[in-house]
Amino acid sequence: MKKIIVIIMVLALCIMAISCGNHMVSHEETVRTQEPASGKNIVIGFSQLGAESDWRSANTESMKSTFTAENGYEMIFEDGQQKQSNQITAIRMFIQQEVDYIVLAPVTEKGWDTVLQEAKDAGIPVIIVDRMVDVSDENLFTCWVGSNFELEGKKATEWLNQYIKKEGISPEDIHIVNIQGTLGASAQIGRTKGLADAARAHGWDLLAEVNGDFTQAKGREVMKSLLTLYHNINVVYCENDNEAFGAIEAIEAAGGKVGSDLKNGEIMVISFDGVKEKAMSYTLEDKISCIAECNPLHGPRVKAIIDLLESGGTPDKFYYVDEEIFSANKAVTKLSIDGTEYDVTLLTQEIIDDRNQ
Ligand code: GYE
Repeated sequence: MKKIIVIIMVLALCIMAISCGNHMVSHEETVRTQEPASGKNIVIGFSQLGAESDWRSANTESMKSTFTAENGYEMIFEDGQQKQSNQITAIRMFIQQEVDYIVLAPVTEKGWDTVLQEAKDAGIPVIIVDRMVDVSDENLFTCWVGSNFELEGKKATEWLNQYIKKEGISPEDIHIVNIQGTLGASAQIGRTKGLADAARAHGWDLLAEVNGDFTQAKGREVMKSLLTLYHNINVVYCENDNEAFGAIEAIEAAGGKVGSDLKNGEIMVISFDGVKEKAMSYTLEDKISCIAECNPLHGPRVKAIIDLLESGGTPDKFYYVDEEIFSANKAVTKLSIDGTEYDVTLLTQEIIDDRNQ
């Protein structure tokens, strides 16, 4: 009996030792990824704003697959979960860790002056990616790379303008709702302005602007209530693809049909991003009438900036990414915006298959 008790105690001790060991391994791993600059690897602290959309996932993936140990980097990744306070905490942590570069994808534009001053005082270059920061002094960051969100809005609305002209629909018969992105984010500000300006210029009936937070769930929820409030909606301007997916679900659940055939009662959905097969397939099926592309693959672009800085160069202050506009509808082939011509890319399955995002 004594022997059995001894064996049981030895076994219990073994189990405790193993689980302690495991715990220590995982603790060490967490600590290791949080360590400051080591060896020759360039250490980057990346404060990502969240994980709200397909665009965001593609963007995170692009950063992670670019800044790998094999490429000579160590990336400390922090997800801000849509809260600016989390992002500020992450930046302060990066400063303490004495990273070589801070990359910030800011959730909203305002409120960054203090923490960016702290990074500047610590001599750490800050690269802003995707959305912009609105700061009193542009020397608080090294440079920015992202999209021209207002131009995206202008493209989408000019497409609509041309489309209804071709169809012979009068502007006052356009009853449009805007499902906006996270309020105060550059992507929201630019796209909302694009629509508000066009609605005013053309005389469209802009019924409502509501926050859909760039998510599918919120897009569905707000569309559901908009449909009960307004019975004449015929165009839904969604400030990203995920909101468009949610809006389409709500329209179909309410017995409506999405599509470009406004004269036969279809509800037109316009979107932004064009990430992944779902949004593009929906466009090919005419569930989404047009998408103003927003390209999320910023990893290599940020890398090019860091390479330039490492070699002693000075990057431009602002880098704008070239982007397309997609539709499966042949009605509109070219857009003219502020004196520049843009081709509308007629979407095909081959184009979808060739895209790498
Ligand atoms: O359009 C949306 C995402 O800031 C450009 O954020 C980005 C936007 C993108 O959630 O899908």
